[in-house]
Amino acid sequence: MQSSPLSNAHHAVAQPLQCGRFRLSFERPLIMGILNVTPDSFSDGGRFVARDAALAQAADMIRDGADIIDIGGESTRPGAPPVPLDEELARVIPVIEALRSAGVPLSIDTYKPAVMRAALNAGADMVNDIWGLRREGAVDAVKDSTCGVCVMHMLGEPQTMQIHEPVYRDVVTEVREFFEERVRTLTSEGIALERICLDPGFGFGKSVIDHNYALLAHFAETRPSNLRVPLLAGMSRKSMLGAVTGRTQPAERVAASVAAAVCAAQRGAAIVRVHDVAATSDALKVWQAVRAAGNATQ
Ligand code: 7PJ
Repeated sequence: MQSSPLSNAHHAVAQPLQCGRFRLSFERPLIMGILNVTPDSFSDGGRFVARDAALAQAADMIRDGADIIDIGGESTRPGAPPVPLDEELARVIPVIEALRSAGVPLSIDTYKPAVMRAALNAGADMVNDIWGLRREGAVDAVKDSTCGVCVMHMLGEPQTMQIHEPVYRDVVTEVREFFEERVRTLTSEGIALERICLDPGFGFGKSVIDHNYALLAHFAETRPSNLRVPLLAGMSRKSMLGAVTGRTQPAERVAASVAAAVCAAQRGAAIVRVHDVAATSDALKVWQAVRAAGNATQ
């Protein structure tokens, strides 16, 4: 028996992603390791402690199979306090400089155009923007580069989005329509289609169970139907996993996160954004072996 991976348009292999110094292809799902450079997560505080801890963690993630490192200097968790521009720069730029020769593409997780520009100057290969380049100056900050851009869907703003219950007519259709609009706008403003990947933004203005799990179940249908743009899924340790497992602490959600990453890969995710790289890498290897056996002519 043979089944082609191209037999269903939703499951076609994504087109390669131009990502600064790299051109990523998606014969297998790639792992984006999350690197938070936020001193408040370290008990002894301080920027240098945070920097050293981040570099050690990056080395671990690369050893464990991370294909991309996503560097963030401001927590974008719903309700988190904003970080001043200077502080965000002081956190992320030295880390980008130090990891520039690590051999993997570096992504900067920011919505601030000034951070995007500085990060690209320091050697970042990708801009990951929870605002989907919708804020003033964001398109200009990335336009003249060859960096990849991750365009995320978010309803409302991080400060308030989970306070008011999010309402959609049909969450999957609305996310897809948002992607269609962003792709149209960004390509018309000079960002090549091959630089774009799309992310439905789990947890960003979605009801904890209904909207998030509808998006996961129908993940592939969020992709504009005529396009083969790569999709990214970020569910690692999020509340949607705590809600169904009863795990109240994010660190207890590793197994749930791995399960979610496999579900997303199965539904066409080209990139999974995760904290737990080693566990995710093992699980995706098993899933790929199953897929390869299913595709082989027996
Ligand atoms: C996401 C992100 C996500 C993308 C965060 C957290 C919250 N960027 N940044 N997608 N989430 N592209 O990691 O829990 O889902 S911050």
